[in-house]
Amino acid sequence: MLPVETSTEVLVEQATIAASATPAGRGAVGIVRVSGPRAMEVLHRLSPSVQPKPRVATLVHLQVEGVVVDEALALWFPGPRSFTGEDVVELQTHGSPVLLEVLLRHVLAEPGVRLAQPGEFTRRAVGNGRLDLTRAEAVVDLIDARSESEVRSAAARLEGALAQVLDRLYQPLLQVSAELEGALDFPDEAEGVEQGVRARLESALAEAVELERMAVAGSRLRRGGLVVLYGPVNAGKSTLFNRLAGSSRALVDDEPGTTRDALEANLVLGGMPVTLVDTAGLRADPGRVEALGIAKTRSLIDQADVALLLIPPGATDQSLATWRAEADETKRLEVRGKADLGGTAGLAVSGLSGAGIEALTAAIVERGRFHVPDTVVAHEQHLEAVRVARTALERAVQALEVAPLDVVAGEVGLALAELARLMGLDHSQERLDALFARFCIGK
Ligand SMILES: Nc1nc2c(ncn2[C@@H]2O[C@H](COP(=O)(O)OP(=O)(O)OP(=O)(O)O)[C@@H](O)[C@H]2O)c(=O)[nH]1
Ligand SMILES: [Mg+2]
Repeated sequence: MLPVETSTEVLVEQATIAASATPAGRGAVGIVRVSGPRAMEVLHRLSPSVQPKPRVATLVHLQVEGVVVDEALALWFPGPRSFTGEDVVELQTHGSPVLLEVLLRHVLAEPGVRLAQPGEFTRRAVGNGRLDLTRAEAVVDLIDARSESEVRSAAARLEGALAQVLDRLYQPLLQVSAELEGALDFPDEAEGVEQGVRARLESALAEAVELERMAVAGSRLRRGGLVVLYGPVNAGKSTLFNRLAGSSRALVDDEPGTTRDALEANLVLGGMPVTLVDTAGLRADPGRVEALGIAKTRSLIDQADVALLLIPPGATDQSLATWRAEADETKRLEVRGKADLGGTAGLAVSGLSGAGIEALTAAIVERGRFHVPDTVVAHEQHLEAVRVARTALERAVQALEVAPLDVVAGEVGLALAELARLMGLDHSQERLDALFARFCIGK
């Protein structure tokens, strides 16, 4: 576990907080969560005689104004061995929205108890050193996950995997930094320090480069992939789009120029969330609105991870060359369409019959590298910080040759600060606010 500094004056308040921890609406179970010094009073207000054992479910009859309103389970977690580090009571009731509202209103009538703000339970957990920031982030990511790979990435971070990966770079750098500072303080004994430091700085740099590679893959996982379907008018793009999307979303017609505006569908390919876009077909003399659509197609191809060129039967070499020129070779994937009409070689599909769809999907995953990255570094902000640390280390290695040691030490310090921020050793108000704003009430 990494050390976590807690800034008590900012994070810990004395108010007891309460909220419903289950989503609004009817459900099998509803949960009311209470945290703070008055948690037990709240429980006794609802169930006067109960004496719950710590961390064991106790059957209770919840009362409001002397009338039993539900039979529920009460869980009692005395602090500091609780999620928030404070006394916590959790009530598992039946999942009626009206019941939950009645209970919550009654709970909030207890002096010193107020409604929790979004993310406030987790914020207290962080404030009381029960959870570090990388793990708190992982909690929201887990809740927000859109694909199985995002679930796995978030869960690994919740288990502390991000902290471990970062620590592998952080600890050796901390030592290098200490040595450099020592050499600066006692220049007489600094003979040969460069040699020892160089090897370790270089291996730290290699580690940082690897980390950045993971971060690039990870941030792509969060952003998702972009596949743009393009080609000449009437190639069968919209038909193929509908087939891949699994529904008749796009209009299909034998009139060339049917699609004028881009249309999106969300898929999961290779475990990665991917946006598939159907576009206006390319042709030489488009109408005015169609021309706007074609301009949009081009800008989408620019942003795409995969530009899927659908080639109609009987295309000439000359027109083929024109269509190919629309997309960079590294992202272009060519597929022959209307395969049911026969006479096609290579990668071929029929949007109409569905033939060849599986091979096409596999080829898209391959071209876009939509493989589930094995990474715990999944945020845009992770990527940024890792990049800053990597460039600082590059400059540090260069500076060893040409600059005085204090320049090297400065760059190493910069890399360390960036990693510390990422590891959640930095509890700046800004970062906390940004994080907890993503939570919902009751978390
Ligand atoms: N035989 C056959 N016909 C197809 C296939 N896919 C599409 N078509 C037909 O080709 C015509 C054009 O299909 P669309 O899917 O609208 O083609 P598009 O590329 O989206 O055309 P635009 O939007 O005008 O650029 C329609 O009459 C479709 O029924 C296919 O796989 N096999
Ligand atoms: Mg179309």
